[in-house]
Amino acid sequence: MTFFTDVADPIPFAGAGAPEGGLAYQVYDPNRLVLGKRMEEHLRIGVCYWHSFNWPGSDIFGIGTFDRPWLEAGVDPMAAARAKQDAAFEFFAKLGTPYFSFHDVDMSPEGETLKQSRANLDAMVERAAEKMAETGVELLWGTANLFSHPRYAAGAATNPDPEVFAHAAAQVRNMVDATHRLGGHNYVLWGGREGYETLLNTRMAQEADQLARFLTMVAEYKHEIGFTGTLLIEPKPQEPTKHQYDYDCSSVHGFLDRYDLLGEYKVNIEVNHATLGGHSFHHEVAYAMANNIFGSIDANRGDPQNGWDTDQFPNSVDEMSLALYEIVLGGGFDTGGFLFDTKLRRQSMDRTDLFHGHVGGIDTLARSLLVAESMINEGGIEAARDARYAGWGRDLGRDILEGSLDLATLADRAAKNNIDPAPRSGRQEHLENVVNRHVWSVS
Ligand code: XUL
Ligand code: CO
Repeated sequence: MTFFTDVADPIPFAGAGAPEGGLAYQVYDPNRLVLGKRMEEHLRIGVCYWHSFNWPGSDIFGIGTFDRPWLEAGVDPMAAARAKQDAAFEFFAKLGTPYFSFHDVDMSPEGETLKQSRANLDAMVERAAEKMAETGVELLWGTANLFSHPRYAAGAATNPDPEVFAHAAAQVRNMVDATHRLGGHNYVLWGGREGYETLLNTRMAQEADQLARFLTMVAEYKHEIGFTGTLLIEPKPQEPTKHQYDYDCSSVHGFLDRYDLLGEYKVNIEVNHATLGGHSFHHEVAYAMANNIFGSIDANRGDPQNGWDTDQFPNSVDEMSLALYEIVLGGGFDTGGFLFDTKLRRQSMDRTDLFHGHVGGIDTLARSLLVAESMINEGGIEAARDARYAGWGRDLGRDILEGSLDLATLADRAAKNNIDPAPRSGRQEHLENVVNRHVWSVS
């Protein structure tokens, strides 16, 4: 069955000549070479199953508004899962992007027992394998939903009840197997309810030990079955919980270090989660790059006027260019990519709205990549950074970093040479103008 009947197959690249209001890429040209690599290989775009096909357009004040026949009441759950999968793969192929991602329950219904859930998942995964072979679409990452069912209300790995921990372990084992079976490039753990609502009923140290034990078991299992994808933790500061332990890249980094898990996990950074944490997206990417934990991106953004996860399509070239600059400069993605963990607005009820959201977001990323290329080729930002830290490459700076000076010797040397360093400009406005020059001039 075809679902997106109004859309040509696949969406073409039309450049600046793209028809007004029509569906065509204006900037995303998969084969265009950027710094010696194809645009498609730089961006590694993926579509998520969850928000695009499994969410009806509901919010806390109202029911679903979207035209998603497989979500209607009374449809046999496995028949619904098959219809949803057909529509999803039709969409991936028509959009022309290389990857997708899913949670276990997005693709297959939960059964009465864990055994039945596993059988449902296996059946849908085998069907997905056929569709992947037909379309050439690959799995960017798989993940387990450990936050929607009431049993997870008090967390999964951090739940006060070890039986909930064990149930979560069963779900994750099934989904790591499914991801491995489908040749997935990464496996994501988003700790949706691994946090607290009130400290009055919470033992933080106990919960941290539980979470670390869970993450260790997942890493051991990955090696046991020979899964070679990257394990990713997706930081988020809060929502649905008041406080989430994987608050931001730096908290995750510290946690991994504390429990000897560095090297086993990297981060999946979501734009909206970065801003909810009081950081810029640029900051989170730069932190992960600087500390060797950069893995993948969820490209959805928030709305500056409200403080929750609106999961909107990216449309700011300014914001994305800075992140892409750091990503490309740092060597680009390894197994990660740009996943659209995006939601349409509740009023976007036409089937084609899903295409408009993705096409616009992908063009935004493509244009940001061109801005990053232009900034890297010109080299102005790196030259300014080099000049700012140049002293650390000379005698005094080297001696300090090598560790050969103690505090008193350094102090004596400073006094003997009567040093009187002059403050220097950080040149922020100049650098902002440099960035804008690239944003405004690339084509
Ligand atoms: C929730 C979120 C999830 C994760 C996967 O805010 O971003 O979609 O990406 O569980
Ligand atoms: Co996400």
